[in-house]
Amino acid sequence: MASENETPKSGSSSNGGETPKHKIALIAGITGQDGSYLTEFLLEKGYEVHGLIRRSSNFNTQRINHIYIDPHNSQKARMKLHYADLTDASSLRRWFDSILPDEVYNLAAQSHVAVSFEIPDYTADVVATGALRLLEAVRSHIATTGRSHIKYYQAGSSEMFGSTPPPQSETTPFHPRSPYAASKCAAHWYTVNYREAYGLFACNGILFNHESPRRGENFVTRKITRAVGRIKIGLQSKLFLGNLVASRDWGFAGDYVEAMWLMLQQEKPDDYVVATEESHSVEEFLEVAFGYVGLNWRDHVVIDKRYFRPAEVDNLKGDSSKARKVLGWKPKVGFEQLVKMMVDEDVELAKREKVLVDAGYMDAQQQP
Ligand code: NDP
Ligand code: GDR
Repeated sequence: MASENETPKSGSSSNGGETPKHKIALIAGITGQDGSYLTEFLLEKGYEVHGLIRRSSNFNTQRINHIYIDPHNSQKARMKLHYADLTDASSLRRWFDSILPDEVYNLAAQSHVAVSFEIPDYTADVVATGALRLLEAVRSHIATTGRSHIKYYQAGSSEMFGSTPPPQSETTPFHPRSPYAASKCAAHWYTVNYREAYGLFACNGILFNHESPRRGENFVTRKITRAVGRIKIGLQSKLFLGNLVASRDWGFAGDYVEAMWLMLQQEKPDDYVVATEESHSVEEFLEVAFGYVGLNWRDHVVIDKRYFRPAEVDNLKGDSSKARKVLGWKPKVGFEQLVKMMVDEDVELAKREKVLVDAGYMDAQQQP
């Protein structure tokens, strides 16, 4: 898919100050798991969606290809893509001034906790300072144009709670355990500060882990379900993992993007924890995923020290009562349903890979 880099011509920005026909959303991180679900959600609600994508030597739009319409078909294209990067402040401000968004969702991040120990400096630049650059773009855009109704969403994380024991709510102290988590704490406080200092409508969503068949393949849930699919179909035999006793509050990403949107529909900006309020260990995830297709995980899983982290977050379990009360939000997909949904999709994916392997187009050993 090619990406568009020209100035958009539709929406409230271009109709000479008339009442906008539809809201305009700007999503940083549109190519990620959450970006793809949020885009679908907002298009369904009638929004025009603009996404910032970063330059990559390979196309990085696989998760949104199914909703992409060539911008030359401008009557139908309601999702538009623009090159930008959270490490490049000039690109952010430029797109604000031409897109004129009503809502801004900052989902962009180097989002892998273990990788953040390998590239801490870059992680801080994107996750912490990147959020600050985006907030500053909103603030300076409002100062110049007077468009003070803009609303900003910051993708905060349960990782910020780190070693503080569960249940974790909006009032639980942060104790981050990785460069990623510390950077998310900085982004959280930048967001609070811009709200207090400049009166920005800025919200922090403190979201607990959320997964889906679109989850990146090196996060533990998807790594497991990809392996289950490939083992079931005969393309793989072993799965190398790290710490199996860590517990997470795992929900479905499709449910969580609704909470992001709901935060921006309130009268006042605020911060909300979003969670299922159930916690399961990695081992429990293995039990359900392998058991669902009649396999025993103990026959396949090998512990590899490489996947242990310098500091671990042992136990996360959210208290999302505020979001449930104020936003009227609650998760629709439970733990077992989520695992089975991911396994079902990954068994189908493995079947397609098997066709390629049998035809000689793919190496059977080539693991994700
Ligand atoms: P993903 O890793 O799937 O997506 C991250 C997105 O950020 C991708 O679109 C990626 O682009 C983009 N990105 C990375 N670096 C930059 C950069 N320098 N400039 C611009 N864009 C960049 O994450 P998720 O969708 O899972 O998560 C969305 C957000 O929510 C993230 O901020 C994450 O930290 C946070 N979060 C996620 C949770 C979860 O369980 N999923 C829980 C709590 C918070 P590309 O496709 O090119 O890599
Ligand atoms: P997390 O997710 O660190 O919670 O961050 P991840 O799936 O990476 O790890 C969850 C737990 O599983 C353990 N684990 C392994 N993890 C990975 N990735 N690979 C392995 O082989 C493995 N073996 C065991 C980990 O040690 C950990 O305890 C996710 C990201 O989406 C963040 O961006 C987000 O902010 C948080 O969730 C909430």
